[in-house]
Amino acid sequence: MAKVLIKNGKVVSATGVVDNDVLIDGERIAAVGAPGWFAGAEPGCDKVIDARGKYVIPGGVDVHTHMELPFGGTFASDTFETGTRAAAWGGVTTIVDMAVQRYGENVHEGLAEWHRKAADQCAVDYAFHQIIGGVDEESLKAMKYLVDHEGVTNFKLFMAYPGVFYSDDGQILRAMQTAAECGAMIMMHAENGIAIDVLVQQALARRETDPRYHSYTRPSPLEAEATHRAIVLSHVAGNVPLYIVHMSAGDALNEVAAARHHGRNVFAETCPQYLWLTLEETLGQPGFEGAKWVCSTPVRSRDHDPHHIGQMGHGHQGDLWKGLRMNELAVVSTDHCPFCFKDQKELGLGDFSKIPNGIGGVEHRMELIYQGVVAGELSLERWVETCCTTPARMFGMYPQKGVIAPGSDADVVVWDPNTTTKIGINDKHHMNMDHSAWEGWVIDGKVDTVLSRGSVLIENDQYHGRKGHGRYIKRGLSQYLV
Ligand code: DUC
Ligand code: ZN
Ligand code: ZN
Repeated sequence: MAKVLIKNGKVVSATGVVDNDVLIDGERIAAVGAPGWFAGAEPGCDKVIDARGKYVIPGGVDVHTHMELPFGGTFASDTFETGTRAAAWGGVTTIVDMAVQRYGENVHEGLAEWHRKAADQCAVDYAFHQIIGGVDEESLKAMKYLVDHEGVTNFKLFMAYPGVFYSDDGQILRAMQTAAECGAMIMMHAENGIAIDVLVQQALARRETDPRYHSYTRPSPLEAEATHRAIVLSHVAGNVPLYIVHMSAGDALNEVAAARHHGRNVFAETCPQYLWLTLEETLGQPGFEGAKWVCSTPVRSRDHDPHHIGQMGHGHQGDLWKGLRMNELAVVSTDHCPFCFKDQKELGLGDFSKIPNGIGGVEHRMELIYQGVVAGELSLERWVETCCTTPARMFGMYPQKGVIAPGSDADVVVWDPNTTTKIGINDKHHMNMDHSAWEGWVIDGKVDTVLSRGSVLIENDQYHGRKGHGRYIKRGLSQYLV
């Protein structure tokens, strides 16, 4: 087994930045010591990485991806092979993907299908959440089995997409009660899908068909209302831990903040698109171009919606960055759900409601949130905490993942803050898409070297990984509860 020494770097953890050397033995971190501490071991090392002037951070953990998701009459364009290779290029060494069960389907078969898709394909380690799109006796029973035997310890429900993934309040309550019984956590897509569908039909009847109407028909109060309702239902269901996914709006965030103020196990994630992109600059572009940024929850307006009550004087993005600092938002994920423009996004030409929902981003989360550090929105420690450590703790993978500590998997990223990264289809872009939602963005800093369980995946702008290196992680229960 190879021995690797990473020396002279600044090791960043959720709790501080320390000059330390890191010794790796095989797949695990063997020791972390003061600079020079491993000088005696250096000649016996197979590889020495000099990280002088660079940060050494735990491999990124992206807990919300959709490889090959069937959606809107097509499939998300990244396979587990292409998507996890792109993840590696982005300093992400663990993904948690969403296995799918829809109404009328069997949960075990849904999970088995996801195992088939991912087995021997992944460049980095992977785990699964389970989408429950059809709550009934059979799926409730299956939830218990997955927690006890499959290492799938949380379930994603949808308050949106009637007729596809949607659960009504009664179904949600029952699934939450079951999760509470087995210690599992519920992830919630919180948007009032019934009301949204009415607004969509009304917009189409007025011939409002451009991509920007995707956002106008999903106003933020309908995200806030659903968030509130999910919080109430989780309380009634026995205080089941609740995690709101892809939060995009200040008014929804207020609901989470209030619940947390009351000591509840209510958590939320946001994604880079909500922190950086605005409706005006993306979806709102003339013609069909905006389709590239159609995702749900939607990218929001620069300012709060005009009718929003209780606004705090700055836009949704300001609220979200503040929420990230205050731990009202505990995690940044990507909701990576890529679709090509040609033939996929184009399915919605002339009808925005037929544009497959999703943005590809698994490659760029570490870069885009580091840009938040450069912009003064959050600290280096918080970058690591929200992108690596808390995701691992939230979803039962700590300390195997999310931390540089003796015994942890040797998932390590060397980050170079002295250079830049240009994102774009002809620049840095490894996802299986024909466009980038981040075309032309220049990021301060760069993924320099990436190791997954001691193996080098990225070095000197070269990919050294291989499909099949990534292993399935059976997860435990959340380690983040109050
Ligand atoms: N939102 C998306 O943008 N894509 C897939 C599913 C979802 O909830
Ligand atoms: Zn969702
Ligand atoms: Zn999603």
